[in-house]
Amino acid sequence: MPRIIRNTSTREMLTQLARESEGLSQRDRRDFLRRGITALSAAAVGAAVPSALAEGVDPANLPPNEPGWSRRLGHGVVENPYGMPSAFEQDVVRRTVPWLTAESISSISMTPLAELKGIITPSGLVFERYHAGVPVINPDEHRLILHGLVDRPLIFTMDDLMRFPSVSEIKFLECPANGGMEWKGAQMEALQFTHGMLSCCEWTGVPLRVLLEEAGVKPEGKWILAEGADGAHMSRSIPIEKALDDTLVVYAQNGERLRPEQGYPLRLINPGWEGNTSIKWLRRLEVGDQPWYHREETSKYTDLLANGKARKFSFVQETNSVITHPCPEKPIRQSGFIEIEGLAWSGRGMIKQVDISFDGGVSWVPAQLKGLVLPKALTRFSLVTRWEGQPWLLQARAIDETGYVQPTLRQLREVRGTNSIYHKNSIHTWKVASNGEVSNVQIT
Ligand SMILES: Nc1nc2c(c(=O)[nH]1)N[C@H]1C(S)=C(S)[C@@H](COP(=O)(O)O)O[C@H]1N2
Ligand SMILES: [Mo]
Repeated sequence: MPRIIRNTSTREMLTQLARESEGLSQRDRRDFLRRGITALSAAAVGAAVPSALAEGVDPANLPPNEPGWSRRLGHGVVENPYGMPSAFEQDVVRRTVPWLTAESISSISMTPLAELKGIITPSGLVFERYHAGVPVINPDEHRLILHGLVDRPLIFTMDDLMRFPSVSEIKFLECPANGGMEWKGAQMEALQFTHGMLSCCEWTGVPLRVLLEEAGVKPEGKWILAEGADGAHMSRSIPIEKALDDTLVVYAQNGERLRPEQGYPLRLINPGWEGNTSIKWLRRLEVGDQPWYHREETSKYTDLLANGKARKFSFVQETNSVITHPCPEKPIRQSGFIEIEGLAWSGRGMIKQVDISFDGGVSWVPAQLKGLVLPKALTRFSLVTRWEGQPWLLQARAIDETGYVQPTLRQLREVRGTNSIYHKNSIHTWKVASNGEVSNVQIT
């Protein structure tokens, strides 16, 4: 295992890497390149490996033989009325950090980003965050109340809401605590734990603007309190400008009704904003003349600065990016061609450019954006190159359409200190050792 180096300067780290790679004899390196790395990624995060994989491969199933499954009949239709992933994919699951919270009902699980392709997060893998567990809600008994500073207070059934013309939009959702365990130093040895409080789904519902027009917002109506029907009554204040701009009241996710974990039967989506403003199990919207910050709002989110003051209303999830291949769960197993891939996102709009550095930010090369490039959605980037066992300090740096450049860790710490839990969007570093293993390091 490569040594984990924390808070070292770029030059020191590059020197150290060079020394480590000289330490590997030519023969070791040749052996490694021929063999590849046998450790399975799941081992890195302590998961069980399906026995068929762990026990190796049966040569009877390999060419020129006809594999066993081609000589038998498989199961027929509707054996699984609702389809599930292959049993061989059982390690691709959400995971938690056990020491993070005392209770699972007020905890967070994380998306296995290293395993995902494209930009859509499958519904069963979307990270979950609850303050009082998942309520079981009969949609026939669910109501959305819209009241306060409006001309006509309204109560909607689910059928009422689904009669409105619908919109479907692909948007990322990120908890502002994403990366929060890394403010003071690198400690999580998995992409799932450094960046996994992040997802991107196609959401279907009604723009909140349409419902507000139905109710008629009074001129003094400036803020909206959104409240959930869970035991936490989770609530957040949202400025009317956002509500009239792109806030969605959604009942579907990736083509089907919301999952219970994501707020079934109804939730808010505030594109590009702190995940906590996207209230799940949405039951009440109250229009008022000021934020409920000191009144009903149950969750108060602030970012503690070095001088003891705190930022509040830091709603926007700033431009961020991370390399998802290679990463600690996906070490490099073979020399030669390699596709460096990752995800970039910005709460302000579209990703315009992503650059890659192999030397800890000394020099940069542009990556390709691939597939759909959409505002406030995950954007996949790629760079095809070669790896012949040379050590790398791999970084990605995203720039969005407003010109915002993702900051270095040093720049972010200079402005925000290290006391905060939230909004850590700095450039992330993976150290790739000569044996292809990848570890989480910080450069200051
Ligand atoms: N009603 C309610 N809404 C909620 C929460 C909650 O606990 N209760 N958690 C919030 C937080 S902190 C986040 S980050 C997002 C997470 O959404 P997800 O669980 O669908 O990923 O939901 C938000 N909405
Ligand atoms: Mo969150």
